[in-house]
Amino acid sequence: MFTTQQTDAVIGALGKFEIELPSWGFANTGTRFVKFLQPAAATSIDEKLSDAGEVHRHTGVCPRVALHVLWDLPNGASGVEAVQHLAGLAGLRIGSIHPNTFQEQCYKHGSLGNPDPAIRKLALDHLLASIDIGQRLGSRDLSLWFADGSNYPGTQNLRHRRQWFEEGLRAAHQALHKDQRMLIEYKPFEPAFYHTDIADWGMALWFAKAAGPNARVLVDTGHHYQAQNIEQIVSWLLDLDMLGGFHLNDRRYADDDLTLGSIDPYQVFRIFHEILHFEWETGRRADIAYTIDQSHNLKGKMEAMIQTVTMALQLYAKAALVDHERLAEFQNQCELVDAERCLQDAFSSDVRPVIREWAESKGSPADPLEEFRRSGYLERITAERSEKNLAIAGSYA
Ligand code: LRH
Ligand code: MN
Repeated sequence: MFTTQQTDAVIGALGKFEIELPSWGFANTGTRFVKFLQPAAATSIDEKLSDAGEVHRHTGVCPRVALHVLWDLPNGASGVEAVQHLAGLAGLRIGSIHPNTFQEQCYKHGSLGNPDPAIRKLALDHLLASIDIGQRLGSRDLSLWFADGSNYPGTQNLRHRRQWFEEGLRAAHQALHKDQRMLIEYKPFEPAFYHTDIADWGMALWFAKAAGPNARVLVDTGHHYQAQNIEQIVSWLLDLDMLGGFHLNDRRYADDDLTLGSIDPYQVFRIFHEILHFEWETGRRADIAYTIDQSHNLKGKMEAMIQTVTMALQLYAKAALVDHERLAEFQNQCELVDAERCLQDAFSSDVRPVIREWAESKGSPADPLEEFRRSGYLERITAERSEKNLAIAGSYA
């Protein structure tokens, strides 16, 4: 049983937790080798928003959807009104905007890092168009990931590409609205396998600082080398006030984009702990956007998303159970075992009963997945979409 203080800490944390859903998490995505088509998958933006709205209806903590510009607004700004309307119908707001500077043939040797100034201009134009779309949709975050890099030593001038990226990001930052943020996502490899232009947190931090005051770093949990201490990176970025957001997922090997907590739930707990301990210690709210970034190739996409949101709530609630006062004392006294037990005791606590009560107290179902299964939503969208989905050998996502 939790003490009143512990229950209040969990309820307090749950009350301020929101997680953004990726539109692409509802679409048929695949591996390098095959795309297993799901009959109920979403292909159009209205289907993606409808599915996201359904997940929010059952979980109550994901009122925003992240969009990928060329996947969700293939006709650019002309689609903005329709998207705004559909989001409203689904009871959602538009979250972070993700430009696509990686799917056109012209980006073979890079986008902002391409040796050809004409292609760098094309990429910058797409960023500027994405910023404009974000402003029209009332979106706060422009979330930037670049596939840019190379596959073989000596084939690109790494210094020149660094300079071109700095120029491009600074130019994009200048177009931001004062309330808009630029989140820079790093990734060590894939699809490039010799160098990636924004390969780690240090490079992303440098580019964010160089771009301007509204730029921050985005941490995708799948974008790290095997033994890398992700929560240490998070602590640094928090302390430097340069942490803007997360792409949450899980992995065993590389950027596997598996459902959160399916492989290493303690990893996500340790990240949430660093953030909540920072907030306790500083009394400051960390201005972080949590976004799910997963591709559900085998699990049913709706259930995988609801499972992920439920797991995120549980891990965040567990991190809220850490006794920050006692932990700070043990850390200062170098009481190693007692300090570690503060985390282990919190992590091994069963927070599901408190979450169920909290959910019911705000009119959400105690068990979102069971409620979703009872809703008949999956049967309905399967009937509506299967013929179209199974006929398409469509593009990626
Ligand atoms: C790249 C990435 C990026 C998205 C994409 C869907 O691996 O994490 O954040 O644009 O996945
Ligand atoms: Mn990502």
